[in-house]
Amino acid sequence: MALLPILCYPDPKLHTKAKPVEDFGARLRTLIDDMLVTMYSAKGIGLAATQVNVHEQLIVIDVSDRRNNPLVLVNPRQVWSSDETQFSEEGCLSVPGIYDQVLRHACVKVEAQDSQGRQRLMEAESLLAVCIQHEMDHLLGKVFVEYLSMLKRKRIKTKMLKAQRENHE
Ligand code: K1U
Ligand code: ZN
Repeated sequence: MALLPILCYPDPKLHTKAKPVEDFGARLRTLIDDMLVTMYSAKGIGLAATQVNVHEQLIVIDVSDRRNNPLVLVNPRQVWSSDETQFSEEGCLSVPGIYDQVLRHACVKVEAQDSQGRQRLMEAESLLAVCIQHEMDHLLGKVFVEYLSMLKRKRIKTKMLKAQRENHE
């Protein structure tokens, strides 16, 4: 199993739209294992393949307290969302150190395949619903800071670029 490098905002590759997964073979299993190890190691509750520069529709999530309940969503499709919305605090492993409030649907229903290609329908609420919407945005090439004001986004971009320059010195 390998730790994968995570793309950092404002890397333009984060805006790539992911393609459907078609092959459920050994390469996909290895990628899922590597993404789970990377997510746990970075102390995240989710990770989209886009963030590790693989532009395929694959998400891993674990919102459990014990970090022992991984969820793998392949080719996820949101089939229903509640009218009720709520603000909650989000962070992103691709935008380290930045947290802000984002408005999301309170509940969602998602159809997705599992790691072996079996079709599943799931309903999510609370943190899981927020995390699914955040990760599905990644697959569309959208980063959560795009929900924030232009001014906040500009400040975040400047801060990230400065940190990246300093890390390379
Ligand atoms: O996609 C990612 O970069 C992972 C991201 C997922 C996420 C966190 C919070 C709300 C929505 C989606 C993270 O895991 S950031 C780190 C984290 O564990 C966290 C940050 C803020 C609130 C709760 C958890
Ligand atoms: Zn993210």
